[in-house]
Amino acid sequence: MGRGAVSAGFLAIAMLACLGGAATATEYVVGGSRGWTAPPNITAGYYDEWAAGKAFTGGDTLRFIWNGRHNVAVVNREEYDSCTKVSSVSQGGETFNYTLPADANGLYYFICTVDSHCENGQKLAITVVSPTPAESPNSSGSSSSAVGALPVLVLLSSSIISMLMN
Ligand SMILES: *[C@@H]1O[C@H](CO)[C@@H](O)[C@H](O)[C@H]1NC(C)=O
Ligand SMILES: *[C@@H]1O[C@H](CO)[C@@H](O)[C@H](O)[C@H]1NC(C)=O
Ligand SMILES: *[C@@H]1O[C@H](CO)[C@@H](O)[C@H](O)[C@H]1NC(C)=O
Ligand SMILES: [Cu+2]
Repeated sequence: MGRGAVSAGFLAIAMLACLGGAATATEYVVGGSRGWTAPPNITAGYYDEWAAGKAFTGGDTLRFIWNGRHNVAVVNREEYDSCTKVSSVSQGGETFNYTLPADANGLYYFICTVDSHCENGQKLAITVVSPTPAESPNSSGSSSSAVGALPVLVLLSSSIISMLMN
């Protein structure tokens, strides 16, 4: 009986800890184990498949990793569609990290501008959805979730301690 109540208390704390970490950023390696590459290592449409079903949100990082001659250019819709050779943002090396702005919403486009790689499928379009701040910035508790969870944790911990003492 007592042990059941104690584990229920720990469960509640674990759940609260999870809620508190809901806003953690995710790091994605673009293309998974294939990385950022062109045919024959991938087929056209590979990066659409890779992106499908992933919930990209502001603050997430896209890690581009490649072998050999590739680069990363952040482009707009038109440049993505026509594989325009704009200047790349990667500074040499075979890796580039792009962190989405915290408030990112909508489509983000990335291409490789080397040779015909983009035309052959080395292009990525992702849809980013960032949660709109629910509470008005002026409401009394600005970081309400973190601040609000604390008294609950203290309350739970003290009740567990009193249970252990009995
Ligand atoms: C394909 O992958 C191999 C091994 O990682 C790499 O050496 C080669 O440069 C890649 N080819 C292209 C077109 O990216
Ligand atoms: C990208 O981020 C990883 C860690 O997440 C880091 O190890 C790597 O050095 C970064 N690459 C660049 C080019 O900043
Ligand atoms: C609250 O909102 C007002 C106007 O809407 C703004 O001037 C003020 O700086 C805000 N205060 C805080 C703490 O955000
Ligand atoms: Cu390339």
